Amino acid sequence: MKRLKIALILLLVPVFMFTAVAVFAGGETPQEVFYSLDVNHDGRIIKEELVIIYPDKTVLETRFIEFDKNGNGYIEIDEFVVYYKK
Ligand SMILES: [Ca+2]
Ligand SMILES: [Ca+2]
Repeated sequence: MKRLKIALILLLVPVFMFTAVAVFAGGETPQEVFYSLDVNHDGRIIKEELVIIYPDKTVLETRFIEFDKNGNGYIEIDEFVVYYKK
């Protein structure tokens, strides 16, 4: 159990740092947008979390496929950043 806690903390620290950097940098960084979309804060975006920016179901489906490069059904931060920079 203790190991699991440490692993969890190690995972969470970069997430907090990312968020802090985004906040201090000001403006809309891809990371900032990603974390504001990640409503349940699990570090990935599911289709339902994208509804906020793509209310149209057809657009949502298309965009989601474009984002989800490895096709695992989640948009990970690196997939999001890559897409956002285009
Ligand atoms: Ca999420
Ligand atoms: Ca993915």
